[in-house]
Amino acid sequence: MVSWETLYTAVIDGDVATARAGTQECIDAGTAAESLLNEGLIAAMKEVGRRFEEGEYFLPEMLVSAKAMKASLALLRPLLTERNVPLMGRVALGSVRGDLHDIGKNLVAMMLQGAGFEVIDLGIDVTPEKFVQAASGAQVIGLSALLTTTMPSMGQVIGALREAGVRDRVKVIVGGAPVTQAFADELGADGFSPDASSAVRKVQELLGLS
Ligand code: B1M
Repeated sequence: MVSWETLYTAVIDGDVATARAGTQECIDAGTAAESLLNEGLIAAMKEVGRRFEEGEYFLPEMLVSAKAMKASLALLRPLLTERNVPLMGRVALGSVRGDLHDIGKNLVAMMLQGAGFEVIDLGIDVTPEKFVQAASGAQVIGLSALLTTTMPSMGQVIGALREAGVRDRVKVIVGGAPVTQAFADELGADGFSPDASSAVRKVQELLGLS
C-alpha cells in the first residue's frame, strides 16, 4: 500500500513517475494532504539538502528531486487551496532577486489561498522594482529567500518600497530556510515565518484578522 513513505523515497530518488502516481493513490485512499506534505515531501527535501551539503548529491540530483516534489504538489494543490472562507485580502509573493528556489514560496502561496487570500505570484528572481509595482494592489508583500547570498535582496526590496513612498501602505513578511526573526527585525520587516502555515497566521495577524 502506498503512503507518505512512498513519496518520501520518490522525492529522494527524483522519481517523478512514482511521485505522481503515489500521490494520486494516496489521495484516492483518503490520506491527509498535510501528512503527505510534511512527512513525505518536506522531510524528503530536507534529506536531499543534507545529501547535497555532504557532497553525496550534486545539482542534477537536487533538480530531479525538485521535479518529483513539484509533480506531487501539482496534485495536492487543489486540496491545499480549497477555500471555504470569503476573500480575506491580497498578498503579492515572490522569491527575491537572484533566487531561483520556488517550492517553499509556492507552498506559502497555496496555504494562503486555502485560507482565503488572493495571491499575486510574482515568481522567482523578482527585482525590487517589481515588488514596488505589486505594492499598489496588495496589502501584504511576501519575500522568500533560500540562499544566504540572496537574503540582502530582501533589504533592497524594503528600501525600494520606502523610496517609492509606499512602505507604510503595505506589510512586509519574510521567510525561507536561512531567514530568522532577528534578520527580519534587522531589515525592518513587519513579520517573519519559519513555514507556510505560520505564514498564514502571520498575515492574518498583520491584517488584524486573527
Ligand atoms: Co538549492 N540550495 N541551490 N536548489 N536547494 C539549498 C537552499 C541549500 C541549503 C542546499 C544545501 O547546501 N544544503 C543551499 C543554500 C546554502 C546557503 O545559501 N547557505 C543551496 C544551493 C547552494 C544552491 C545553488 C547555489 C547550487 C549551485 O548552483 N551550486 C543553486 C542556486 C540557484 C539560485 O537560486 N540562484 C541551487 C539550485 C537549486 C535547484 C534549482 C536545483 C533546486 C530548486 C528547485 C526549485 O525550487 N524549483 C534546489 C533545491 C531543491 C534545494 C533544497 C535541496 C530544497 C529546497 C526546497 O525546496 N525545500 C535546499 C536544501 C534545503 O532547504 N534543505 C537547497 C522544500 C521547501 C518546502 O522548503 O524552501 O525551506 P523551503 O520553504 C519552507 C520555509 O522555508 C518557509 O515555508 C516553506 C514551507 O514550509 N518559507 C517561507 C519559504 N519561503 C517563505 C516565505 C514566507 C514565509 C515562509 O513569507 C513570505
